[in-house]
Amino acid sequence: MKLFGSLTSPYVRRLRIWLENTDYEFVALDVFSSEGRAQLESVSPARKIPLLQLGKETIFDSRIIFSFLNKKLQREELTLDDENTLSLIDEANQAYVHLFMLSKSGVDTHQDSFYFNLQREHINNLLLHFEGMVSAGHFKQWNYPAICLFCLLDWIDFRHLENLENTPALKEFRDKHQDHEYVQLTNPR
Ligand SMILES: N[C@@H](CCC(=O)N[C@@H](CS)C(=O)NCC(=O)O)C(=O)O
Repeated sequence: MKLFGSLTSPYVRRLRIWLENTDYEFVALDVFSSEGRAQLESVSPARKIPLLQLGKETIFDSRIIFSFLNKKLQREELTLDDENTLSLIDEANQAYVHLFMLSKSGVDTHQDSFYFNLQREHINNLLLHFEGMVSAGHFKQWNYPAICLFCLLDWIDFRHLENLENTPALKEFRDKHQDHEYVQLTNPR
């Protein structure tokens, strides 16, 4: 089993942390180098990571990879609420990835315009929703949804996209989990 990814992607890191005791090969690519892109193109038409190769099967998208492996390894049971939470974490993650790419392309993402105002509103609502969930005692178990939330929070902090001081419960949640051995081993800093 081979997992293709990068050392910084939050979508890849969530799977690496979740798979900490599983035997597999991790193929680390620099997706923004020409070499990395060529390697990615040879395995995926979407040129996105993470991607899993298992025998003749190739699986795209972290959510599908997780569902496939979770069924195969019989690791954890997700409720409908957990699935909804994962969708919200992915929404927030995708919005931040777009803002990061735009900012890397020289676009002022703090500008007062329709698209950026909507994105900020969207992101702020989602963060406040997660802040409320953590304050109400959710994410106590270190399972896949908690790992996904951790990877989102740690990545937006790493990329300076958000100041976690503004959401104290989320900051505490992120800080509390930073000492796990595999969290340290996958730290992109
Ligand atoms: N929905 C996808 C999102 C994956 C994604 O956005 N990956 C980014 C890295 S964080 C990527 O491959 N970027 C390379 C590119 O867009 O060229 C998943 O959950 O796997």
